[in-house]
Amino acid sequence: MSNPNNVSLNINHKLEFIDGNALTIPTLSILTEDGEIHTGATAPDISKHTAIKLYETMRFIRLLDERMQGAQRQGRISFYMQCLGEEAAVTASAAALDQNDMIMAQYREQAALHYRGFTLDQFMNQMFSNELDLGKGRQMPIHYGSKALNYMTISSPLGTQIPQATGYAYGQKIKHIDAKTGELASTIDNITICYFGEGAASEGDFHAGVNMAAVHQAPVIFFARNNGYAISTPADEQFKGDGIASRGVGYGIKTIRVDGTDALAVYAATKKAREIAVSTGEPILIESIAYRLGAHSTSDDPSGYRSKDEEANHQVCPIDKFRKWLIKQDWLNEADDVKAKESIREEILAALKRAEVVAKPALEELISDVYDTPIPSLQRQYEQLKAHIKLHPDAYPVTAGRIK
Ligand SMILES: Cc1ncc(C[n+]2csc(CCOP(=O)(O)OP(=O)(O)O)c2C)c(N)n1
Repeated sequence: MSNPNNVSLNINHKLEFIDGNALTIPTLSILTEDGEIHTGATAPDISKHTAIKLYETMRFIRLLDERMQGAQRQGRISFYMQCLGEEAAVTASAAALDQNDMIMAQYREQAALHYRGFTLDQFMNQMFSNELDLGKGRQMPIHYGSKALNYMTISSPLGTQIPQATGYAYGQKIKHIDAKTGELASTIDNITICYFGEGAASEGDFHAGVNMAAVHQAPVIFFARNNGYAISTPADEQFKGDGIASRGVGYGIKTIRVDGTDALAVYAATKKAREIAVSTGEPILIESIAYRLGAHSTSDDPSGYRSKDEEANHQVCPIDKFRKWLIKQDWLNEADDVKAKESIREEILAALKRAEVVAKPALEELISDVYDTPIPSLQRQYEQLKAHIKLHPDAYPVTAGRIK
């Protein structure tokens, strides 16, 4: 019998099937809910500066989410997605990276962008689609992007970022390959992290992207946020087997599962994953387990598909857990924390009011940026659109008066 590539022939003379659930991958947990280090666990080496920045980012995002959820309810913005319950997973993983590593996010990772330096006004300008928005108002709210911060613009179709991340990471690696030997000649400067939910992992793009990274050894960290739901579909109606992590092993890549409500566990795992990726070029899969405490989006009502009891059973606050640890370290003072929250709330409200009165982008922006000079067919469509708006000004109150 021949030995196909990469198969270990461990001959057996008994008829036996391997159980689909034979692999049970452990979950790394370092912090207790009281902010203590679990017996037998070791806290990662994290500086006070990083730990405080991580905490401040989570605190800011929680307050921003609360306010923008409210703004959508007031009809001031059309759509919002909060990351309630997943703040530590996203922020601590971003904190473990280099500022120049590429981030390919799904849409619930606003905390990673803020950790990088995306400002409150930048968030607001995007959500209000005004002329200061980096994307010129062409995307729906929360589809952020920032070239300066190495944050690829979000796209709505699920999973598309996964093969893109593999390709991008492979590009980051090939500069370091010796042309003669084909071997890695030096450590890689920067890598890619790719965030997605367990629902996106049900897309074909997940399998294409992860397999391609495994075979070509692309330095990408696949960060699967398993929050239990793809909108209303619970994880157990999406897949069998041991979560997303077992698939990493199936594709032959190093894999770890972490408690996504534990900032220290996520930080430790991502830091180590990055070290491996820069030195070897290998991809890594991290599965973070953190229940989605809020609704999928402002267009969703979870009471239609999950019980109050179920939600009550998952009430772990990742921010509280980390705050308790910081207070025990003597790195954070409770009274200052309360005061800071109040002033951040005020700043958020002021920024919201600033952004909502900024003018919308000019209509011409619709056809700029793709070509140096818009091609004739685009120009034609633009003229037709202008004529249409002039004919029906009442239907386009924001734009009609501004067309020349
Ligand atoms: C290709 C594609 N199919 C379906 C959708 C509709 N859709 C948007 S979000 C979502 C659920 C995604 O769940 P998950 O990846 O687990 O992320 P989560 O929202 O839970 O963070 C679905 C089905 C889409 N955007 N793209």
